[in-house]
Amino acid sequence: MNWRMHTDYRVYLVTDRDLCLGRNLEDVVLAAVRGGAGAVQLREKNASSREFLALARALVSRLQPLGVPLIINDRADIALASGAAGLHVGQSDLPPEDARRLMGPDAIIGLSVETREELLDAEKLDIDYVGLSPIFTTPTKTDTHEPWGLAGLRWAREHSPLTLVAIGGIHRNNAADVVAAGAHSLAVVSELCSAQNPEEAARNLLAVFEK
Ligand code: TZP
Ligand code: MG
Repeated sequence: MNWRMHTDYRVYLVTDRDLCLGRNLEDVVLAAVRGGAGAVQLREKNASSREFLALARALVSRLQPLGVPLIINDRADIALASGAAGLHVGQSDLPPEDARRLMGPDAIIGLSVETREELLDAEKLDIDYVGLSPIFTTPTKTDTHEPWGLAGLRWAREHSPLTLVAIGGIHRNNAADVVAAGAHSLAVVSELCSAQNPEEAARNLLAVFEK
């Protein structure tokens, strides 16, 4: 499977099992995928390496047959050991060039960018998308740079040819503005993980692209 060619990033679920309202993470992820989430990033900052790997393996076996890639946050070792489709790195993580070398030519590699300079620098890299982080301030991640805002996102779309994944504070009520400002993808944690009905919540986000 060449994930790099076939991934639908429009609704991109980023996990946090602690925000799943006590529900099983796998169940929440599968519901979101039924609703149209086309990419899933496993991001579990409170998991041990063993737990992280077990979660990754379980999700790979459920998602990859559905044609939905599992992308691992930060940990190339977990991505490789679980057979995940890709790796997402931040500016202080494994450099994208090394991520590519380790993961191979067919893997999805994503990179978080927090500044205009980081966005422009990302153009020369062999990556699949940039995560513009954060678009809005969010209680889910507080150690962030100054938000891009809608104006920053518009600037990014005008100045970069890269696939733009918008993340941070995106919810049903502002999703249309984020897409109108140029995002190719809505990446969300709480909007899906903490939704009463993650399937419907994913469907509502996807609908924003179809208007
Ligand atoms: N990176 C930048 S903001 C963020 C991450 C992982 C958290 C986004 O969470 P939410 O709940 O969608 O605002
Ligand atoms: Mg990181």
